[in-house]
Amino acid sequence: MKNIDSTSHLSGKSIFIDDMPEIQGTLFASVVTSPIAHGKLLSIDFSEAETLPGILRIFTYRDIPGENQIGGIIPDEPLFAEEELHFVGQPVALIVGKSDFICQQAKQLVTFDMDILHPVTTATEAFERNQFISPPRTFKMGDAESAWKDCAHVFEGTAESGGQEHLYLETQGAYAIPMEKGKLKIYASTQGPTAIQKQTARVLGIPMNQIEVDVNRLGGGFGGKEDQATPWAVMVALAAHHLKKPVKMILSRHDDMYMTGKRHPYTTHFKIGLSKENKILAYEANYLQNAGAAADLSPAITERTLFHCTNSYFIPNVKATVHSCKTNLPPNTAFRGFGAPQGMFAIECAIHLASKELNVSVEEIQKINLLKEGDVFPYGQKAQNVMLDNSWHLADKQWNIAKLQEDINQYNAQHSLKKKGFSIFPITFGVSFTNTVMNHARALVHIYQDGSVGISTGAVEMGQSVNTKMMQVAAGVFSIDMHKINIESTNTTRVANTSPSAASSTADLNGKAVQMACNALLSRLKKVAAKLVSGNEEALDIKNEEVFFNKKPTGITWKELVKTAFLQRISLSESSHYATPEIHFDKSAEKGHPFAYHVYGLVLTTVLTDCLRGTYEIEDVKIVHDFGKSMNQEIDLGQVEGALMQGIGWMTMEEIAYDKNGILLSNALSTYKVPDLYSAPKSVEIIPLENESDNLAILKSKAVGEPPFNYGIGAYFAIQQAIKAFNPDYSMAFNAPMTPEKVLMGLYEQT
Ligand code: LUZ
Ligand code: MOS
Repeated sequence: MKNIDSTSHLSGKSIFIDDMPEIQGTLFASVVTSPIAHGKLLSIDFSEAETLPGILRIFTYRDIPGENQIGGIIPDEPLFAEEELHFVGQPVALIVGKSDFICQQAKQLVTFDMDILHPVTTATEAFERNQFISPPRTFKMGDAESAWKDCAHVFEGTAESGGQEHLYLETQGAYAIPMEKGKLKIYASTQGPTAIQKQTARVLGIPMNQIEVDVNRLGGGFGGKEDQATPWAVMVALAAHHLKKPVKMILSRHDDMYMTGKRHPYTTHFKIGLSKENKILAYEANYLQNAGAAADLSPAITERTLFHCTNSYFIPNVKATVHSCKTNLPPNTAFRGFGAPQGMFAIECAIHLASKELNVSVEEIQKINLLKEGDVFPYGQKAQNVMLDNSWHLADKQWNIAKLQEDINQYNAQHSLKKKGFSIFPITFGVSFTNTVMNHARALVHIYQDGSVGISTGAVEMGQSVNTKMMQVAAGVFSIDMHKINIESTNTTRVANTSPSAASSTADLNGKAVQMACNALLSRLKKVAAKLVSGNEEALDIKNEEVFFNKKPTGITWKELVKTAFLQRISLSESSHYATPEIHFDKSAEKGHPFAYHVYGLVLTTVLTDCLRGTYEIEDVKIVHDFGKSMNQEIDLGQVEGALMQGIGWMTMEEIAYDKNGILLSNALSTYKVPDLYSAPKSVEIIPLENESDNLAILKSKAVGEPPFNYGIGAYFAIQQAIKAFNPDYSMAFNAPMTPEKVLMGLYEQT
């Protein structure tokens, strides 16, 4: 089944916030932001801006009736700056006027009086100055400190990985409409409708039941709208609350890029120890996370880094510590993978360093250290249904890894100015919110008297096709045609207290809730049918919209059955709640069983480097991926392909650059390069590793949003191998993204 939105997307009929018909009298808004990364705000002069015709009002923190605070995990983020400025792009005021254009004009007329202070832009400097968002955390297993002396080889190094712009096609935006008695309705492009409801209530000082947040769909989120869709929605809500008029704001691409946080850059110092047989005996990592100026989701992201510090390897002695460093950049935030890719990149750098120093192939080290069934992760969970050896065997059987490498060596022997590089990279990704309490969801299912069905959940459709999956679940339980089902908008009045659509868990959590509600309704309908045929409900089935008794058709249709139930005054609505069983985590011990299950896989990447120019092509990507038992192969393959491309972008060409003063240099698509058609791999093959082992995945179809992002990491190491093939002196510094400039430097580096 294809994505139910394909036709409306392709024909331009899908409705995003900016496509909604505007209510008469709608006002527009624009955010005034800090021009400096760090300083004291002495005064602002709005006099010229205020008097521009068409400008109605300028709001600052003084207009906030409740709390000037939107921090979700730590209360360290004011909606509008008061006396201190912490990053370029920090909201200071909201200009409201009759058009978007006039608000943008007014913004130019605002002047600031400020004392400029020293801005800190790197995690390392923040670390040296003891500037932290939250206390450090450490995951430990075995005893790394005493294990070093048992190691035949110990290597130390540093891995740097950069930030990443989310670049959702639809920029941030929201539309707030005042309702009667001070209530508000907010349409927003958010992964977290409840976050907006909660923070608006906090800022306005009113109860959550006065605010209804509605989300139809997003033009992409990728984590960038898990927490950072909130400020814009709260701002328009504040304006609508005061002015009693609808207020709408859609950020321009440029504003969106410089005001919002991105993937966290990491600087990781690592130490790896191996036995004579290349068994990894000990691993230590010290991650410096560049969190930006406020916590946002950083504490949760540090946690996921630790959970993935050993990726797909079993290491008996581990000590991993993460420091969330406070800098004068926009607060960095959730981005597909949520800290895991940074952790997985660092351990792989350690393995590549060991391989280089020992002159042993990377594959040899990888292979004998792969996680096995029953191995314990550093956080105490036992690895179950591990698919790493199988992935490797399947890849080898399918593609003959030795032959691939041989072909590359041969190519390299025959070509002096073009070199190929190859890498293998295994992935292991834990599925569930690491914060156990967030792993629950609700569904509200109505069967209408005509037999049609309406479903509401907490799931936000952001292009990942979760609505299609919800429809499949319901259609499967009821055995009715998909066209009889409508997936409603995500709305806090219909489904309350939702977790954000995030952590690759949306289909699992909400799908299970839909399944429960539909099953409850089905058994109610079967009781009605049992009376109609004067038989036992156990012998009843509904198949293709018809009632079967003892496997024989009864001629009673779905529609008739529903109608009969209604006339018997049976409820045709059900609300259900699903909470992931089995999971738990003890933060004081840093041990537990945080994940419902893991997703495994393996990627083989071949690149071709032009050794005169430093440019490269991703020639070929071959993936074995653990889908569980995919409920929708088309959609899941799309997720793997998209995630791979996004991962390759992060690792190779997407380079976020701030200057020393904390000003974003890569602030437009002319200076921030994302993968296009030409940077896509020439060939991508994906083989499903089908298995039915995970009962906690919806219909045994494993989460697919984030895990395959990590396949992009393979491209980094393949390029490094190509450089090495050209230049034996290449020092192999680990510093992503591997831009063509860095490739060129590496090709001609001398020791
Ligand atoms: N968001 C979140 C996430 O709040 N908690 C998580 O564990 C998570 N993991 C991945 C992506 N988003
Ligand atoms: Mo996320 S990184 O919002 O799943």
